[in-house]
Amino acid sequence: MRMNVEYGPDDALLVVDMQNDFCEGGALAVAGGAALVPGINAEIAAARAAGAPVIASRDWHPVDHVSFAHRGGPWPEHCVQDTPGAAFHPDLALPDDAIRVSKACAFDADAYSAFEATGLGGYLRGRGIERVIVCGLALDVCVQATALEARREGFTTLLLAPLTAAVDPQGMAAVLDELRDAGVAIDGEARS
Ligand code: VGL
Ligand code: ZN
Repeated sequence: MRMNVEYGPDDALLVVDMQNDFCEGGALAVAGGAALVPGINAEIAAARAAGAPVIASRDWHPVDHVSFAHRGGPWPEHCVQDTPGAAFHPDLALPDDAIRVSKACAFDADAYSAFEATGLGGYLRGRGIERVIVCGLALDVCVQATALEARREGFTTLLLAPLTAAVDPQGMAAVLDELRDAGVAIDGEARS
């Protein structure tokens, strides 16, 4: 399966948080997460063939992170640095030259966007990237925040909706509306 995207060297494919903890069996599993892997692998191959950089973000929390329930945060413990849950899904075909971006590494702050406190926006601008194509997990948390910030950073932004899944599938339509209103182009229909 391939989305209908023509990649070029001004594009970057940004794969958000395709980690074990967000897939089935993980600590913060998103239904349908693992099923995205083959489609995302096809996009990675297509981007690479066109000379578009592939970026993979990962949620990368220290132990006792402020977002964890035992610290009063909203989430179960997940994506603790160097644990199996924080690893990329084993079937994700990330090339060696894919650019890894770790986020939310501070004890006392959460960060949903791959652009937040990572320097990614400036890095991509420095490489002449104009369009960012976003997929991954979770649509209503880190994918949403990442796509919105890509727009705010001035990139043309395209969300591959069928290559995302939401923590709360009920809220999916509202998320897509908000993204559209912010100027994010949406490719395909979101899975339900
Ligand atoms: C995420 C919840 C907590 C995500 C990260 O990557 O979507 N969700 N931390
Ligand atoms: Zn997190």
